[in-house]
Amino acid sequence: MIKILVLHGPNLNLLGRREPEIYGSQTLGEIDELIRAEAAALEVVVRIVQSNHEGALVEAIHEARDWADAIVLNPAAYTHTSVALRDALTAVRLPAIEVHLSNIHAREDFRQRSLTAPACVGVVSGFGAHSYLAALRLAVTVVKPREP
Ligand code: CA2
Repeated sequence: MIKILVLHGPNLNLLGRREPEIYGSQTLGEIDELIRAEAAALEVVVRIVQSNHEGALVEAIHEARDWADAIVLNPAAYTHTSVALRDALTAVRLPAIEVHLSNIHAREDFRQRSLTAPACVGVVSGFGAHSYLAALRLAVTVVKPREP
């Protein structure tokens, strides 16, 4: 079975409580339920980790090297700042897909640059929780390529 690490970055644990106009009204727990349901439908194993700490996210990426086939991650604010996360993604050589709930290209200038995206296969941005679900499906496609 394909195994996928789903990583949520800082402040995503606050989802549903503030800024629903930008990030929607679903809580992270509700999004995780949708991710688990999609994983079950795709018959893949997911391990979901959220951390507000850059080092913990780096370590989760390192550990994925030993068990995961792919990574789906929303680095949240670290998207725009973290050389450490980018280097970790490059180092583990697992296919990674970056996810954003909001369309970062339609927002402030500082959000339009991702330091982590160049270490990923691609980015899904702007579809709310569906960004994660699409990224899961894409991760399966990347790990197990099939005819379109
Ligand atoms: O759109 C996304 O998924 C983001 O990664 C979300 C980050 C933001 O820094 C990125 O630029 C885009 C923010 C994560 C959660 O922030 C919250 C702020 C207030 C209330 C709830 C969540």
